[in-house]
Amino acid sequence: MDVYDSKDYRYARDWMKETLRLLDEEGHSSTVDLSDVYDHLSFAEYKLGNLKRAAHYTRLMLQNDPTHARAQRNVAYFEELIRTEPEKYINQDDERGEEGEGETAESRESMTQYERYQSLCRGPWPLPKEYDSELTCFYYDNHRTPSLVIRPVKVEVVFHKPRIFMLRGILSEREMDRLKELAGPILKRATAKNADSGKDEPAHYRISKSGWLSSKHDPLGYVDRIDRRIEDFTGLTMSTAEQLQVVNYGIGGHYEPHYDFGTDEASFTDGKDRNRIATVLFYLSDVELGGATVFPIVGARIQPFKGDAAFWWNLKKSGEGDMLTRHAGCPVLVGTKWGVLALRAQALSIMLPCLVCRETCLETRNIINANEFLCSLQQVDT
Ligand SMILES: O=C(O)CCC(=O)C(=O)O
Repeated sequence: MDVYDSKDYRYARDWMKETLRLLDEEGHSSTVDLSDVYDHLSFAEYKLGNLKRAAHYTRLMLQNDPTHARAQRNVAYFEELIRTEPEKYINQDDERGEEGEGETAESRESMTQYERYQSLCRGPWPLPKEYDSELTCFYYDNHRTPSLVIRPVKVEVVFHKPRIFMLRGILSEREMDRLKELAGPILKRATAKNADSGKDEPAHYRISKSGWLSSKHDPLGYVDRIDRRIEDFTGLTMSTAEQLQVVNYGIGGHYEPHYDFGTDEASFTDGKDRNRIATVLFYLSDVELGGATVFPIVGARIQPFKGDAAFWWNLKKSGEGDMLTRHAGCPVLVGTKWGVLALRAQALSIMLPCLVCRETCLETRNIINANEFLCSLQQVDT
């Protein structure tokens, strides 16, 4: 009922439909009132502009209880609206069937950003044609950094604009278990900054638990080791980064589209509160269904795989926010999702000079790909 009360009618509709499906399975043993479900479903469809469906569910309500006066009035009202102002009241959904059916590249273009987020959460979009020959993978040791010479990072470029890199198998089972163990006692309902009050508060668009981990939580040194690995493969210092943030989503948990960098003036100019230049998102679990990380502006989608991490730049070389990096954590439908957000380092972090990049690239195994990775990791045009 939360989604209903918060006027999130799309989700309300989905939950009501799921209730209908379960009622169908459970038959008469359920205590849920079928009329009540039709009533809510009808109202959600009405609010979404789908009058034919609203009328349909209200008629089903009447089959259950033919004397229901409000349902009788509503059917008459919906039918009148459909008859007199069809263009205004019949949403495309009515003609097209269920949401998501018949999506095309053109229909995606005209979607709102929120609809793009929802569509990507349902499943991946085809990658742009020009990517066919360009997505690559390679081993990476960042200028022969000793730890990475011993164990190079397996990098996969999964999207070009913005560059999104997957670092495959970057965490071991032991490290992931340790992070979850450390996070257990400190997890709390996640918050987000309220634009009006400026305070961190629980928000309906961010449903998860989170907790901040620093090396002082971990006498066994796992947190330090992971910080060092991040420094090694990015060349960025963690000394100005935030602590690692462990996040845990239960069923229905999600984080709607947002930027990791601050968009207000102060984030760019305030010397103390420096902006986040990059994000590393480690996945500490697979997710059975749902839970993808999606980028609705560009149509990118990452399905979490335990042990992998995603990396992208939030700020451009100029220090401006990269508006293409708007991203979201999709609702978890089955299972749980564990992640760790790291780095999101702040603007004064050290970047290695390009010159080093170009020279060292010549010695690496895969010159073209590694050069591209190094230079984009350092935000230098190749
Ligand atoms: O869970 C995800 O996939 C994204 C998380 C995220 O964007 C965040 O916490 O800032």
